[in-house]
Amino acid sequence: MVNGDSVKDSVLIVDTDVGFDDLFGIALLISHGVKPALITTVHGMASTKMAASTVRRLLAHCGQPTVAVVQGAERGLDGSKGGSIADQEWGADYRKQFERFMHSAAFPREDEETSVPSSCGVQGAADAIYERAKSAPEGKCKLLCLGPLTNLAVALDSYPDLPSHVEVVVMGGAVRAPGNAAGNAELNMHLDPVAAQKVVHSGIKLTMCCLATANESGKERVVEAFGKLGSQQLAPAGDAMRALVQEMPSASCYDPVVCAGLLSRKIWETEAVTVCVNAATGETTERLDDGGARIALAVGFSVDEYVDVVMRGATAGR
Ligand SMILES: [Ca+2]
Repeated sequence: MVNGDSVKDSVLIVDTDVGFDDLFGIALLISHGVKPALITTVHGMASTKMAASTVRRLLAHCGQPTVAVVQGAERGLDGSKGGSIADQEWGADYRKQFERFMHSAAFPREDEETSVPSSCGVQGAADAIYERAKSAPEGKCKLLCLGPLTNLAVALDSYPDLPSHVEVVVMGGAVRAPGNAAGNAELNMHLDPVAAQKVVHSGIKLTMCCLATANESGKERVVEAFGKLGSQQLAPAGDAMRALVQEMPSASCYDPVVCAGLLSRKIWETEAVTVCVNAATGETTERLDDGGARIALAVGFSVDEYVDVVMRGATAGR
């Protein structure tokens, strides 16, 4: 079982499409003393141009400028779909707000000190994921996927032994819950359905934290808790979380719920289920027979525990 399972002793790789919630989730991990061993970026929420640079700025702000960041896939495996939020009704506004926020003084500008070498492209990310996973102690590597699954799908194609080196936790899918993209799919799965199908059906050990669990039920509580803190001084990771949630209240939803589940086993539990992913739409369907992929599905969501984990991180080290 992955949730709350000694992530501090693990080699953690984060694959992210760098939205507000991705950044909040990464800051939350850092606020609890969890430093990713590698961060790879993928198409989705932010423009490719901004994604890796934005992550490096957040890491620099949080005092972790040496975390390796590799810029990965620019589009989904089915390139014709575009693979970004640009084709969603709300996508253009979200990107504008994100770019405006990042152009503000929220985080330090990237400079030579915060820059780290990165290779570009999906194969570079796939290679980096494999190399890091392979060099980790046995059973100790976790890959946290917070965006479309393109980088991981290419890594699995390139390195058939990858499943023996890593277990995967995915924010994505809509099992036992309505989707939030076309075809009742969840957005990350929808933005690269071919990759989603490949990964989920690959046999890799996978925990899916889908929209039934990673949702907005904690949003108001988190906003209220940060409101109570006012402008009091916080450590850098807590300061980043506050800035993100003040700009976009839903930054505390989706990806951070999955991150929090790595920090506390009381946030969500897992249940073994069989699912199928539609390679055309990304829709995830639970199966009651054996005709699908066996995965661990995150179930339940303790909002009380979630808010507690977020605020303990936010106020740590003041
Ligand atoms: Ca994300």
